[in-house]
Amino acid sequence: MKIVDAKVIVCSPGRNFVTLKLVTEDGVSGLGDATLNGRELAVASYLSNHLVPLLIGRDARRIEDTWHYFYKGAYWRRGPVTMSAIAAIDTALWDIRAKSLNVPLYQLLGGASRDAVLVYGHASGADMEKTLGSFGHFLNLGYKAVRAQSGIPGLASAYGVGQGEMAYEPAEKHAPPENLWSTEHYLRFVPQLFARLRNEFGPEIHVLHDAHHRLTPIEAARLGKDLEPFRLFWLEDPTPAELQSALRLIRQHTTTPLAIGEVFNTIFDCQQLIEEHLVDFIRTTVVHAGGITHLRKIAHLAEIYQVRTGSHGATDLSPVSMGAALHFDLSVNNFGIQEYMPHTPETDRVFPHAYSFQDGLMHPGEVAGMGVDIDEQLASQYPYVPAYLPINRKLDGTIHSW
Ligand code: KDG
Ligand code: MG
Repeated sequence: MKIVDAKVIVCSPGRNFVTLKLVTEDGVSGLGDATLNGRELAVASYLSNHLVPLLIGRDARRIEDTWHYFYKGAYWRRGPVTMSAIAAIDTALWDIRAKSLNVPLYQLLGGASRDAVLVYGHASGADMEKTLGSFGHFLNLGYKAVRAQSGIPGLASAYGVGQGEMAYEPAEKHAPPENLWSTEHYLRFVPQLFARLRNEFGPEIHVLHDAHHRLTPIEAARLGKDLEPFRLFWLEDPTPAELQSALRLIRQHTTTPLAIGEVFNTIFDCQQLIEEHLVDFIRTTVVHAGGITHLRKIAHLAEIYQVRTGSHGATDLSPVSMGAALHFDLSVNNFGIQEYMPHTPETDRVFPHAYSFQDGLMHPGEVAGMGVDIDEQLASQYPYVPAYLPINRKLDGTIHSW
């Protein structure tokens, strides 16, 4: 089953996506997402110039071998560009294999471990009242878990606050937007927000929050402690991911569950946090952590330490990633939760898919393969537009983590 064609498709139906399409000599095709928000063309070039020429003629059934061929064969290992490119190949090969065997992908991953996948939505608003309103909207839509982000009094803009009712898209066309940040304002406000949420919506709904790498270890410890009465499902990315020892300090002070990993690329990024019990959820995702093959290894390592998965699922991961993630989520025993932000209607039209949402749960569907396609003709009508993620500055102008 030789690979005879490999195409890198860059399109921008509302935001930029990079998609790899592989075709075998039998005419079976498979898709992989290779989108790296704000650095899309680096992965597209890595694929087109370096990996695609080596793919032609390879046996599409040798998924594990191909993963190691590109990982070890590069000599320069790891990093988001390399790992997103390998992920796209790996995902496309799994898609092809499942299609050729005429089964939905999750059946090749050990079958379903659950009936459907718990997802969390994103409530946000420019202030407390609007965030409460948005939270209520998600409950009306049937969500059983909702992340809450809010504009902060005294700050003109804040991380995670969407422009529309359901949509949050941080990348801006042509130049990076600049946001203002004050940890003092933030730490004062967030516990008040969660007190109100619990007050108005009760103890049962799962609530989550993303601190987006913005705190020092002791600030994060204090936030975790302040949030304990509100029983969060998780507090995400409390400190910058590079400083893993920070998690030891946070852990000593709080029982608020911690989730980290959306910017991780390999099992080696996760190892210390998992083995030292420093996180409760590992948030690596199909596209940025080496595809389904590698994500399963991370999940299996995590399983030993009772760490659960919680794949990143923002809209800068294409529907191809979403489909792949849902097959993975359905199959692994230690699944925790899946992030879900619906894509824009134009993105959904470019990537027709079998996955669906009902009553706060998602299912990847029962069609053979991953269940996500690309309409190449339509994709070509949305050419790439340069876009950048924001820059964050403290009130005195100092650059801070975004
Ligand atoms: O590209 C960056 C976004 O995916 C990220 O900011 C979203 O933190 C995020 C999340 O939890 O979805
Ligand atoms: Mg996040």
